[in-house]
Formats: sequence, C-alpha cells, structure tokens
Amino acid sequence: MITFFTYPGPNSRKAQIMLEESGEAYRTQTIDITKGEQFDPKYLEISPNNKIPAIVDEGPQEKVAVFETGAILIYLAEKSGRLLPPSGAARADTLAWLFWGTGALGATLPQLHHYADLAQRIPGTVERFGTEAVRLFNVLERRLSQREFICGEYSIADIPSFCSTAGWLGRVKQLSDGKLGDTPSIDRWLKAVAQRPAVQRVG
Ligand SMILES: N[C@@H](CCC(=O)N[C@@H](CS)C(=O)NCC(=O)O)C(=O)O
Repeated sequence: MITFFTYPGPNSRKAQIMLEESGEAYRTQTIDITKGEQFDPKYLEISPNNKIPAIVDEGPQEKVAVFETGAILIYLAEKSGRLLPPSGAARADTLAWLFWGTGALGATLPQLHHYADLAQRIPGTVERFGTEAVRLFNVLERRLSQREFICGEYSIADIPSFCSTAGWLGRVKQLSDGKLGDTPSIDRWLKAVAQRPAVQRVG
C-alpha cells in the first residue's frame, strides 16, 4: 500500500493525478506545511528536502520512499506500466518533457507568483520571470500545435505542465501586457486533459 504525503497545492495535485492514473491503492496523510510539519525528523527521513509531496510504498519485500514530484511520477509509471514508454526515443522524449514541466515551467511560475504579489514590487523581477514564463508558454504552444499531447500520446509529461498551465496561463497573459497572445493549442490540450477521469477525481 502506498502512503501519499500531501498538502493542498499544485505539486500535490500533480502527484495525486498520477496516483489516480496508475490505479495503485493509496492512503493519504496530510503534512500541514503551514504548521511546519514538513520539518518533523520522521518526515525528513521520507522527504529530506522538507517538501510535499512524497510517497512511501510498503511492499512485502521492501519499503520505498520517493520525494520530488517528477521522481514520484516516474516511480508510479514504472510500477503500473502506464504513461511512460519503456525504452528508446519515446521514453527519452517523455522524460525530457517531464523535466521541462517540473524544472523549467514548474520552477518559473512560483517565482513569478512570489514577485508579482509582493506588496512592494522589486524593480526588474516581474519582467525577468514574466518574460521567461511567456517564452515557456510559447514553447508549449508550438509543441502542442504539432501534437495532441506533449509527447503525442498522453503521458506523465503532460501532468506537471497541465497543473501549472491550468493555474497560471491567464495570470501570465494578464501580466505580460499582450506579449503572450492567443494559445489555441494549449487551450485545446487543457480541455482534453481536464476531461480525463483521473484528473476529474482529483479536482
Ligand atoms: N521540487 C519540489 C517542489 C515541492 C514544493 O515546492 N512543495 C511546497 C508546497 S507546493 C512545500 O512543500 N513547501 C514547504 C516548505 O518549503 O517548507 C517538487 O517538485 O516536488
């Protein structure tokens, strides 16, 4: 049985969508990051970077702890045999776009959020992260204008980018003062992913 350590937010949502997609049984344990529970020494044994989400998979042979959203998605994909090609170019492409979603898009948007919402903005910060967010959404728009999903078929590469884009595209358009125009391919893809039963179960 898998234990899912979580607190409501975009990163937990990414991991929970994959838990649902994988069909694995899991129970949920809340780590209240507003109360500092992520620093509890017991939790740090599971997630040494003191962040949620994390999972622990306790089987008859071994106990596996995984932190970092991207690593959780890969672990669940390999365990279930779903949403990650087993080898070759398709697997390499899926992993590249998974890391792009967690490490590029997923790392830039929270920075923009932080600096845009400061009571007193620091000159240059919103421009820096806003320009990068516009660039990344243009990369995603170009990619999705050529494929139904990020790597052709729906895969773990779609999940982090979907969660980040669903939450952020509108705000980035508003902050970008027209520099990010219409995104018809992203809009189509957002609707398609949102219709998946696993995504709807997570909400
Ligand atoms: N790179 C990590 C980021 C996870 C992350 O930023 N989690 C936030 C909540 S969304 C957190 O646990 N914050 C608590 C803290 O920083 O102490 C991942 O992808 O899993």
